[in-house]
This record gives sequence, C-alpha cells and structure tokens, in this order.
Amino acid sequence: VSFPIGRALLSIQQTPVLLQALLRDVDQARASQARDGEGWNVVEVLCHLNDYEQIFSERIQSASGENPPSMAAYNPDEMAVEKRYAEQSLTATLEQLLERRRALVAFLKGLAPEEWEARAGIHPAIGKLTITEQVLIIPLHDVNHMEQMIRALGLGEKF
Ligand code: NI
Repeated sequence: VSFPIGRALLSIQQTPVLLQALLRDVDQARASQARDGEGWNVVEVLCHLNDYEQIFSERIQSASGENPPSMAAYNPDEMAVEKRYAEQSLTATLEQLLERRRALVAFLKGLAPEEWEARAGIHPAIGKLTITEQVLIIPLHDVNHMEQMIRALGLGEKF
C-alpha cells in the first residue's frame, strides 16, 4: 500500500495558509513574549520550523534508491541557542520558511511518482524512510508546533 502522493502534497501546502493566518496579527514584541510554559517563544518555534524545513528538504533531495544515505542527527535545543533564534525577525523568518516550502513543493512535483517509494534515507532514530514517509512527517511536525504557538499566544488550551 502506498499513500496517495496528491494527498501528501496537499497537506504540506496547507501549513503556509494556517501559519499566515495564525501570525497575521502577531508582532515581534508579542511573539517574543508568548511562550507555553518553559518552552520556546513563538519566534523561536518559527525559527525551529524554518531550520527543519531546510533539514527535511535536504534529506528528501538526497534520498536515494541505490544506496539510501544516513541522515545527520540534529539537536533542536542546541540549534536554538547556537543560531540565536530569540533574536531573529518573525516576519523575515516566516518569509524564508514559506519560500523554502514553495521550493520543496516544486521539487516534489518534479519527481516521478515511483521515486516517492523507491528513494529513501536512513533516519538516525527511526531507520529507513522513503520520500513518501519523509513528506508525511512534515505536516505532523508542522501541526505539533502550530499547536504550541496557539497555546503560547493564549488562543487555545491543551486538548
Ligand atoms: Ni520540532
């Protein structure tokens, strides 16, 4: 059984719509102060999504059928400190993230359907992941962090 490619592509194109709506009335000051408990503030969460957009895209583009490459492991909390997430611009980060998502969608649309199942990489914690599986992880990760932003902004309670 293989997951319908069209449905996976649709899902990763929905995040930009949701993110833009979520952040429409949020300025830098509010985003810097809004955090859920001890977690990241909204600027830091967005920087994390932006960096992982790059990581996910690189992993997908390097996926291979012959010899699936090992993916590098990352530490999100260390990245947040090293890359000074708290000092970044909310709007510039959002723009870059949306541009990266557009580029990823364009890359995926250029693949032959059989490549989605034939090409894979080796995730450090999960093991072998096809392109289909790597793409499906993205909206799960997006939703996780959008829910975190919603709680940080006081717009929703834990379900
Ligand atoms: Ni994450």
